[in-house]
Amino acid sequence: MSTTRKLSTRALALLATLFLGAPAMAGTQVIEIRKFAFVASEITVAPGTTVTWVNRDETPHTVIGEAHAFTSQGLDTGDQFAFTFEREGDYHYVCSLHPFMTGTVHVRRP
Ligand SMILES: [Cu+2]
Repeated sequence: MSTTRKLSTRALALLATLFLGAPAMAGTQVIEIRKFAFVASEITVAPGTTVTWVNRDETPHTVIGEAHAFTSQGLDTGDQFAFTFEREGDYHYVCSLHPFMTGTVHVRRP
């Protein structure tokens, strides 16, 4: 009986995660820069998550947070920039070389 109860608790937890769309546990996330866009341009992560941007274009790009919450160097092809988001909030950023390139990282507790 107790085995059955354990399994159903696990199943409920899994369903809750699937249907509530809870953010992933703190860990790592990768955002690729492709064809003058951040992919994905909008993500939701848990506090403590390290986000890494990787430039897959032949053109240099940057990653500059609003109010300079984080700022990369110029990223050449294959270069990476990582930032760890400790606090909840909505972090908007742009490429300073191509201001039409925008993205947002939402930081939320799971
Ligand atoms: Cu750019």
